Amino acid sequence: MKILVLGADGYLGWPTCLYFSQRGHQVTGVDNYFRRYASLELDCEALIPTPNLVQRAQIWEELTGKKIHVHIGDITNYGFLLSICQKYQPDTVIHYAEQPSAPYSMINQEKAAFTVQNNLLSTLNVAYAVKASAPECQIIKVGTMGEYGTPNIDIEEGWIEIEHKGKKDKFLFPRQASSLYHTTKIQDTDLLWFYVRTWGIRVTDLMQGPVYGISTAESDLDPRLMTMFNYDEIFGTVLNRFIVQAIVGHPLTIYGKGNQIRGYLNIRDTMQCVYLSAIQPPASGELRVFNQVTETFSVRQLADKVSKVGEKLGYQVHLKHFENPRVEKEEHYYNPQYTGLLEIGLQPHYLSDEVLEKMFKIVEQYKANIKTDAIFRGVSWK
Ligand code: USQ
Repeated sequence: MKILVLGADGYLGWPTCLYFSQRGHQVTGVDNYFRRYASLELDCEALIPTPNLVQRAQIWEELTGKKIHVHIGDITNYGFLLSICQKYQPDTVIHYAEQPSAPYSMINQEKAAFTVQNNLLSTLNVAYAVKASAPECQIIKVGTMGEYGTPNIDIEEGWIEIEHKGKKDKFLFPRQASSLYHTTKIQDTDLLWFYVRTWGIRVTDLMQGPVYGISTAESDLDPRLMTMFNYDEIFGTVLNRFIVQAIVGHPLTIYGKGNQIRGYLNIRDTMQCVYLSAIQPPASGELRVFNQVTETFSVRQLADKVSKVGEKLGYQVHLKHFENPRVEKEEHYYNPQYTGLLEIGLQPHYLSDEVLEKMFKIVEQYKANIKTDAIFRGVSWK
């Protein structure tokens, strides 16, 4: 397959390029280095120094003989994206090129406006570029479980049938997010759903929970192939943050009561999910939705797991309840359905002590790079 990865330099984008390339597919990666620039601006660079995208692709080629084509540019520039799609005629476009951080979107008006503009315009451009250059191409959009929020009913896999006044119809499952970032993800789903109905394009929406993990089978080949691993308040996800905090002796930053439950998955499973979706595309005119999680935990349960493994490894791990900077429910019902990806072949890597221990061992090697002041700055939703 010809695969176009948008957002190829990011936490998930780069491992995705390697995963497909390793399996013999022709991969093109595009990125505008947003994450690098934003981390620099906010003084919260990734833990592990990563060569830039061009250099990473060169290293991969030297090691494996496999070529990943790289283009540096911004896909909110439609002409740029269209020329790439026309040149490579992809079978699958994997769209990660969004501002991915809830806290970033809540910093101020400028960051909010950037998030709206980037996330909606990039998605609109992907729909147009695919229609114009490769209408049979599947768009895989990485959505988020946060679009559903935490409703007091079971969360279905994308769709819900509603009976009203004696008649029935099927709708997207109701969405109500609790950050501006997550709200833009609802809106980009709506954009793609509109073009699926109107133009008959084919789209998979992967409703992903927070991802944890550092290494993948491909990055195990050479540390220069490691992904961009953020542990700071803006770009780090909770479990990755807790490991770094345990190692550096910072109290684990449990927001509020810590009873917020989310669906989580290992970065290795993100690769599987995207791959399985790519090789088994939906029909033209179909929006297929998968809830991309493998198990659910509360924040408190994650903190307890990290604490247990950290102490076994000789760390003194402290847990602390911070006043929650976010506006979110701290006690809620949570029962998402997530069988679709298992049905198409996902074999989950669950969160075991061994998985955590391996993360500790990798992070330990980069302990000197940890900036403790990036761990908690308290970006407030209010
Ligand atoms: N949390 C803490 N302490 C921390 C950081 C987070 O208690 O130090 C809590 C948050 O309040 C939240 C939960 O942990 O209740 C998850 O937070 P997170 O920062 O790991 O994840 P989130 O902001 O929701 O966003 C991340 C990714 C985003 C993706 C989303 C999936 O950054 O790109 O879309 O996970 S989901 O959460 O399912 O919407």
